[in-house]
Amino acid sequence: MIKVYGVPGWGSAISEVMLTLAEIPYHFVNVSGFDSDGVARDLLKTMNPLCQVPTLTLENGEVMTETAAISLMILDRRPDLAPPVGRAERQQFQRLLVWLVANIYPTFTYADYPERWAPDAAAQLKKNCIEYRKSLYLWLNDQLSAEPYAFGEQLTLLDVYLAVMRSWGPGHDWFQDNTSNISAIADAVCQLPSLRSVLKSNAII
Ligand SMILES: N[C@@H](CCC(=O)N[C@@H](CS)C(=O)NCC(=O)O)C(=O)O
Repeated sequence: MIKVYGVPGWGSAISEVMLTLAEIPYHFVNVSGFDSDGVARDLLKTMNPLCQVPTLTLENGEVMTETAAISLMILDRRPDLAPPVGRAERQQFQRLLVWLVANIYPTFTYADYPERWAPDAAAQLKKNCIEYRKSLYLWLNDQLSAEPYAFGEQLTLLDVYLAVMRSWGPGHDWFQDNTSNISAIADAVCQLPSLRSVLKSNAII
């Protein structure tokens, strides 16, 4: 069975919710505290040199990291969780999937541990990353006009990213006040009964 190494509510929540939506069984291994020296960090490092969550081990024992790669792996098994090949929506799905992890996710890498990257200007780095993240979300919000999900009636893995990331900084209230499309999509995902348990265990609802 797939193992998801993670921390409730952190990036591993993206994988957990996607796997649940895809009805792919997995076992969750809590590695809370992995971002400081200790047993959890030592364990994670044997699998993922970046020492990040999510880190997965697959049925064949291979290690899988990176939420976007995990999304693609899930889509190999459940192609119905993305717009179909040949449709314009598919290109936008692919674009936004990569765009999220290439642009928004790194703002957490730097803002969550600013002293790592700028020991003498940590507060400034954190502030700038958070402001930049807000500007990225404003752009993303303008790309999303469909209802109830990002691509209309079809629920896709992109919606899962939005539901989980909406629970992170800059915070639920900021999204509600500034990015109504992202908020509405995240709300729609959070109402799905099949995701209730995994969303709760990750403190997303
Ligand atoms: N590009 C990675 C980013 C994963 C990531 O940054 N995860 C955070 C937790 S939400 C993490 O592990 N941070 C610890 C660190 O970067 O040292 C992905 O998409 O999976």
